[in-house]
Amino acid sequence: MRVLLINPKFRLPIDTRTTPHLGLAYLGAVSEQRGDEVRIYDGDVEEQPVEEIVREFQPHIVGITANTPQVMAAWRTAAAIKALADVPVVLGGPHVSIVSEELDFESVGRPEVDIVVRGEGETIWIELCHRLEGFLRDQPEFSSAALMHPSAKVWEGLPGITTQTSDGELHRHPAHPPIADLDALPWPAYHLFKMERYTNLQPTVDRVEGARSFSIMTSRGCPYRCSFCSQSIMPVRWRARSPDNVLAEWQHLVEDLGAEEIGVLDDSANIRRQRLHELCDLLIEHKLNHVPWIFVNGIRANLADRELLAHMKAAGLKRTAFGVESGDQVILNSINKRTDLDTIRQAFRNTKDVGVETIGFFIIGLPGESEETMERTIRFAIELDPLVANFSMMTPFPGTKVYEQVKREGRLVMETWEDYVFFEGRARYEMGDMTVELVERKWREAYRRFYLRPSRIWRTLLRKETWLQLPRTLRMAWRTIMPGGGQ
Ligand code: B12
Ligand code: SF4
Repeated sequence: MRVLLINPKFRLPIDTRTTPHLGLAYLGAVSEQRGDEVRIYDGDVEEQPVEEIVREFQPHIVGITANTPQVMAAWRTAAAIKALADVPVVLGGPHVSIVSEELDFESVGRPEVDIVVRGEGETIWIELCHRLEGFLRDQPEFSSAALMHPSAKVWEGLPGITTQTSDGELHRHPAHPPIADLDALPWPAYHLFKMERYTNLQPTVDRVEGARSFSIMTSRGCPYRCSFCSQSIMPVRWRARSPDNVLAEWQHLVEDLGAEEIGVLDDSANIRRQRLHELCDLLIEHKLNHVPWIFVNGIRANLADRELLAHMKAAGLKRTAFGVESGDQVILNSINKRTDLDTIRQAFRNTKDVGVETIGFFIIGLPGESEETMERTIRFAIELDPLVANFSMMTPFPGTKVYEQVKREGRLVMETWEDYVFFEGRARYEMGDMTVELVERKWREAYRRFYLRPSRIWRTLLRKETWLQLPRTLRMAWRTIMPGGGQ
């Protein structure tokens, strides 16, 4: 079958770097394993309109991915495709996987979407394609209406999907169990992407454009339940790949694809420390430690001991992020972060001592915050002094505990799903004394006070990267530090 997978174009108002979509890279890989001819259309880097690709490629099935701010772009893309061809359109990704808000029904209830896949996609996608292929075999003429007719019973008993049958009924099938053995998955199909068009996610090498940067995921899910985080409500539990299996892919990235840096995308890679120690031994033993790697999303501070950090440094770790979130212990407890300020301090100390660079993620405007607690966060960021400090304004993503709380006790100031982005310079809700004005002011102040300290300015000026990426650095500074620059 001809399979078209799409990452719909959704431009954030800030410069984000681009990287191939790992979810689609996995779906492409399992489809190819099935024998399908696969094309990936990544709106982030594609110049040709998607309609042209559909006309030219004539797919038998289209799969579109969407996170929350992307979902409306996904619907627009689906509608444009349906206007051209009667082809089944399947929507997957984080947004439609959050069942608590019936977001699967919202999408599948639209005429341009036939099926929603919830949660991890690989197994469901394969079964779905298999059934579609079976259906197509008996049909000289394809029609979505016939495929989705209740009497066709094509989707009966397939877990993990939500459908709308052509009689207008919505059907949410039971959840699909998480993939038990991640080692059984093929490697992401990077050859389906126009690799030369991507930048790198977290530059460690001098070139941003055209650097051969690849992502890897060594574990999926997260066992923690932070109240603001979408990952805490996804229908996946934490599972890890074996060190040998990760090594094999790592070797492939470096030796076959020429990776110059590797971004580890795990949500919480250090849940089982022994696994990382074993992986580090393997990376050193196989002489892969000359290629720098980064924990892009953060590791748990409470599980980052000095011995592990030193071992990872020896294995090539260049930089790691930590989700610090707040400098106020009461707020940290209220978001269920399950760590304390001293543990975070120690983790930063250990990381710097072993020579690994740090990134700190901080949130301004968590529920229950006051000017005083936000102030503590800013001071804590300055005290920890990571190489990169990222301040985001709290954006309550659907289904999270914070979202429920804001709906109950506050006021969301977002109008459409496209507003669910952070780093945009706009506060997203008000609650009690915490006004939009206060949160935006403290957010801007956080950037100004963190980055405009004399010692910090020197450090920034001395970094080669500042000069290599001067236009981007200036744009980012303007948008975050100048009043009104984010709008
Ligand atoms: C890397 C990453 C990014 C990269 C994206 C790079 C890229 N091209 O992929 C960057 C830094 C740009 C980014 C930006 C944002 N991100 Co982000 N990101 C991630 C992260 C950490 C990893 C994504 C990943 O590779 N996952 C691994 C793959 C295998 O999983 P997957 O993509 O979900 O795909 C699987 C399933 O979802 C499903 N599936 C997905 N699509 C489809 C499609 C079909 C047809 C089917 C059948 C199945 C299917 O099957 C896949 C395989 O199992 C996730 C957290 C996470 N653990 O997933 C957050 C995450 C996806 N991001 C999130 C958010 C909020 C954002 C931003 C909105 C943040 C912001 N700045 O405001 C922006 C949006 C940018 C945009 N234009 O869309 C949230 C999404 C929450 C939500 N409700 O949608 C997540 C879950 C983080 C979190 N804990 O809250 N992000
Ligand atoms: S913030 Fe980090 S630790 Fe907390 S649930 Fe999300 S991924 Fe897990």
